[in-house]
Amino acid sequence: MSDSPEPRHYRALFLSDVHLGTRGCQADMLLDFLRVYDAETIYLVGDIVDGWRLRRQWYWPQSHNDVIQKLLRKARKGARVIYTPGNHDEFLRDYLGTHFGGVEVVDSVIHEGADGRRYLVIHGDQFDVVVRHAKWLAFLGDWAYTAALGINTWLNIFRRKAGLTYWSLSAWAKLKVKNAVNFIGKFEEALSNEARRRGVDGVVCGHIHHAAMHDRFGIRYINTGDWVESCTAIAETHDGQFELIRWAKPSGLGAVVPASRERAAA
Ligand SMILES: [Mn+2]
Repeated sequence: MSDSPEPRHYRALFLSDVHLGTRGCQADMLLDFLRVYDAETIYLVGDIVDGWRLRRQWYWPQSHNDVIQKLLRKARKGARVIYTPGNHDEFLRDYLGTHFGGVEVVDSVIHEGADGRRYLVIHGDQFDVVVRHAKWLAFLGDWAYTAALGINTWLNIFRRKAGLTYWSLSAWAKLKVKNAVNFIGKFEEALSNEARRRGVDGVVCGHIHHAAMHDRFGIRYINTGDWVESCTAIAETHDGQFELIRWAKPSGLGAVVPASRERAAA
C-alpha cells in the first residue's frame, strides 16, 4: 500500500496493558503499530494477556492471535523479547526465569539505555499496597515497606487460587480518591521511590493505563500506557532518546499514522 508509513527501527520498544482476551483490547490498532515499529529489544511490561477475564469467559478473536504471532515472529527474526508479567497475566509468574518461543519471562529487569543510564522495567502492581498506604509506610519505615510488598504478593496469589477477581487499584482509586490526578501521582511516586531504592536512574512501568514520561519525583519515570483506551507505547531511539508514541485512530481509508511522538526533555 503506497500510503503505509515507513517502517521505524528502534533500539528498544516498551508495551504494556494490551489485555488480549478482553473486548476492550485494541488488537487491530496494535497490529498496525507492530507493522511499522520494530526494535532490537521488545519489553512486554505486563497485562499483555488478560488471564482473569479468560477464566470467566473465552473471548479470543483472530486479531488477538495475530498480535501473539506478530510478537513471536519478531523474536524469531532476532529481536530480544522480554516479558515482565502483571496482575492480569499473573499465571506467567509461575514461569519466571523460563523461555517460551524465544520470549524471556522475568519479574523485573534492568534496561540499560544507549547512554548507559539504567532503568527498572516492571509492571507495577507489585506496589499497589504501597500506593494505598503510602503515608503509614513512610512513617513506619523500611521494614514496613518490605512487609507491604510481601503482603501484596501473597494477597494476589490467594485471590487467584480462590478464583476471585483481581482487586483493582484503579477502581479503588476512583472510589477513594477524589481526583484521579492525586492517585496517578501516588503511583508515580511509589515507582520512582522503588527505582531510587534499587539504585537505578529511572523506571519503566505500566499498570495504571496512563502513559507518561517525566522527572517529577527526582528520577526518570516512564509509563507505557495501554492498548485499551489510549494506544500508547514507549520507544528508545538508537541514540538513546525516549519517545512516547500515541498511535492514531485509523483514518477512513485504512491508513494509520502515528498521532504524535513526544521526546523527553534532555
Ligand atoms: Mn496491571
